[in-house]
Amino acid sequence: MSHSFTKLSADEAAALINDRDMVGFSSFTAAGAPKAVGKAIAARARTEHAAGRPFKIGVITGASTGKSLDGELARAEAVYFRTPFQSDPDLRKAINAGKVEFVDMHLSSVAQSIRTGVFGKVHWAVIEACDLAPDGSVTLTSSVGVSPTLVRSADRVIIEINRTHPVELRGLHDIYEPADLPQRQPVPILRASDRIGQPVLRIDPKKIAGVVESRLDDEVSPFSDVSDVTRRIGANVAEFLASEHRTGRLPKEFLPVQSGVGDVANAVLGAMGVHPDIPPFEMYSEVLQDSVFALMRTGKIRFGSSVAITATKAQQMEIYANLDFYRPRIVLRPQEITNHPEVIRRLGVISINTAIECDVFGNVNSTHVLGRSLMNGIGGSGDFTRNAALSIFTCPSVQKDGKISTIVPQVSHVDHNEHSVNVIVTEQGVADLRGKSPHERARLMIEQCAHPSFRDVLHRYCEASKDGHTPQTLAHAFALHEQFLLTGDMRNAVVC
Ligand code: 0RQ
Repeated sequence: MSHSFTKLSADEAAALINDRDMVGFSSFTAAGAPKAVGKAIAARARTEHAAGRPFKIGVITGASTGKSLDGELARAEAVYFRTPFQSDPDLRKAINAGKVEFVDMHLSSVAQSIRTGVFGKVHWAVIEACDLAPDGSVTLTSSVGVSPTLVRSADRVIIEINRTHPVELRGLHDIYEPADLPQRQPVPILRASDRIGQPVLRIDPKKIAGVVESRLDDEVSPFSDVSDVTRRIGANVAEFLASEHRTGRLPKEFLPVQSGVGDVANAVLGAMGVHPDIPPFEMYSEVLQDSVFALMRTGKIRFGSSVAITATKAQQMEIYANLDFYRPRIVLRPQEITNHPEVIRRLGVISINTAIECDVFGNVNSTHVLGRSLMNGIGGSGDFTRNAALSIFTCPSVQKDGKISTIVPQVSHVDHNEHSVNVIVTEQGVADLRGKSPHERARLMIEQCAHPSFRDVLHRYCEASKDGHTPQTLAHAFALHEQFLLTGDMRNAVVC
């Protein structure tokens, strides 16, 4: 059956969406997010509010989006519910002010939650694509996210065809959705480069309400220059992995690597890329950022499996101009598969993520400053950390001009607990916590990772409670945080 689809302007598409509708958007980071329809929904919300009418939607995405979606919608006060991850300053402000209900969840679990109705009915899926065939199959753009599940679960679908992405992207994606429970089968990925699904996403053509044309770039921010601190963190991670390889704790072929997004991740991959004792390796990750493509060209990264190509405009143009080179080296999968515990455990992924703070026992906070204010969300860090063969967290030892120690007696919010976290790395050094008791961990963390200006106070904290399996003193566990709240500086905290 062949269909000709209704052409809509972005404003006409936005007019189809009603107050309190639940809307799922394609995206994973700013890659592959619909931009024209996002802006138009925000404009609609402003018009409705000016006329005294309520207009807010629920928003489900793959992960974060760009400024045209989360930013515009937040500034227009157009969101009442948001899941599973965000990184937009205006949306963060609205969430922390209690104006948006935000559910912070593992990215691998989003599809299952949609399918089982955890978020209620999904009224709309808005999907960015570079090609749409008459039978309703689309070629996605720079990310897959939860789009396969969104288009199957949503009542209606709007397609935003973005002409900045060439139709030759067909073949990069590998669309696969596990069967519903209890019929589920093993996910048959045995190597990072295995393909198990379809190059296109099939959508029931009857569901497609219309097609919007756009020509707007992915809104990926450029990286800051590598600082001295991030360079030292990167070098410490690379040297640690090289020594694991030299001693035979990592196999000679190495293991697939997952790396987060941001400046530290960029510095870590950069350092791994030039380390002579780290052999060429593969990525089994959720994001491929600029540094990955540079290392593909040198041959240091052999293959990249990911949900998204989160590339700056210049890098994206380089990829699109050299698709014959990149096509056999990249696969883009749904996040349910990239972050699947079964596959991560089978492949033996090395996970490398960033912490907001770590405690001396190895618990990690990735999401909440002072236990209260959401930064971005757990994202995929929990999926990878819990199931990795080797889980690593990185962070600078201090923040805010040395007033905040990121190594504390007790984290103010727990995302990754001591049972899942193997290694912590700061610019000071590396604490390999594997096989260590809580007393041993605390000594290592203080000596290897804490900034020298906080070592005494942390030692005093641990010495105050010599008995017990874990040297914890509940009355003082948050003394550093409380001192910061009182004076804006953790350095004069009194722990016992
Ligand atoms: O504040 O913005 O005012 O300068 O937090 O910190 O050091 O710039 O680090 O941008 O890499 O973010 C954990 C948030 C780190 C991120 C986190 C302040 C600091 C700064 C940012 P400013 P940095 P990054 C892959 C896996 C969870 C999701 C994840 C993240 C700002 O990596 O969201 O891993 N991770 N996903 O000053 C007070 C502290 C602080 C602090 C940092 N202890 N107290 N402020 N800051 N530590 C990706 C996906 O899943 C898509």
